[in-house]
Amino acid sequence: MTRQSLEQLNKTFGADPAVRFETGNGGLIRAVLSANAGEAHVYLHGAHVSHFQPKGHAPVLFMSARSIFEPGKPIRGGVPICFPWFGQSGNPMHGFGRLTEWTVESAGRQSDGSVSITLALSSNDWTRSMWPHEFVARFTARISATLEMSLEVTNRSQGELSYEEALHTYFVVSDIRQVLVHGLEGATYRDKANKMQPRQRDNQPLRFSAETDSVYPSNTATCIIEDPGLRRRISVEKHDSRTTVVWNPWIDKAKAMPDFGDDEWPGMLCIETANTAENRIHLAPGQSHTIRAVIRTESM
Ligand code: TA6
Repeated sequence: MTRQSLEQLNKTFGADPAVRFETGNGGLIRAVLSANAGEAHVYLHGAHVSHFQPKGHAPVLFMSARSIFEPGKPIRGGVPICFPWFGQSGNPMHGFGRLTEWTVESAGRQSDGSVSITLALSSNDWTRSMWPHEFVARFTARISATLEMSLEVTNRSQGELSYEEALHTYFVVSDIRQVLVHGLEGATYRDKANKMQPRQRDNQPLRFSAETDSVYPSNTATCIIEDPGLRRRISVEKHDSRTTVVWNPWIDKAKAMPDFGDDEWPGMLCIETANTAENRIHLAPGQSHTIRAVIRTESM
């Protein structure tokens, strides 16, 4: 795969100032998408949305001050793309999609004023060394006052393609101990922080008082983060995603992560749009599947 240079990218896609490529953290190339109603940054590394901010609002995505920005390493924050597996279903953790550079296929302003970018990752010798299948993955981020993300995977193999996926979105919150999450009332989940114990939520909004790592299978609900400290609600609407994961590392896990500040856990919350385990995707040869997340904010 030939790497795309900064000059080439700005020449090919930079006619409209709505899209500009620049050198970001760690010398990695990122796209700066500027719509009238909001802005975003997307690294070619991992096709990783690292920043999204609707005009007049605080940034929506959390980024650790300790994040590493290096080829082969995951970025700690924004929206890591977990593909073709989730967690320890394979090695490396959360798959290889977030560890390699994706190719920019298109970028520009749309007729509705939004600005979008599409990046692709095709199977190659490196991916085959971990996962012996032929595929093309395409990630599109569309920015307006809303952040819309979609991941389309096409089976280019002769046989069935079975994979897991997650848009592992890190949100900024004022203080996790003050935040409520609506939408998961009464839902069943597996408590990954306690040996995957099967549990069921009560009929109250979710509050946080300890490490939380919960996998909600066969759940298509829109989640709403209610943040009194930032006086805003963030809604996480999803399409063709049947798994939701909710994660805050809390004190001990925060200390155990070298690319995450010990004092950062109160200011973040992951609500992940996924298809994992029993919700994994199965594609016949030539078939495609697209998972989508739509992130909106509103003032309280
Ligand atoms: O989605 C939650 C989770 O699976 C947690 O168990 C934790 O491992 C988190 O992902 C982050 O994983 P990472 O490999 O990015 O450190």
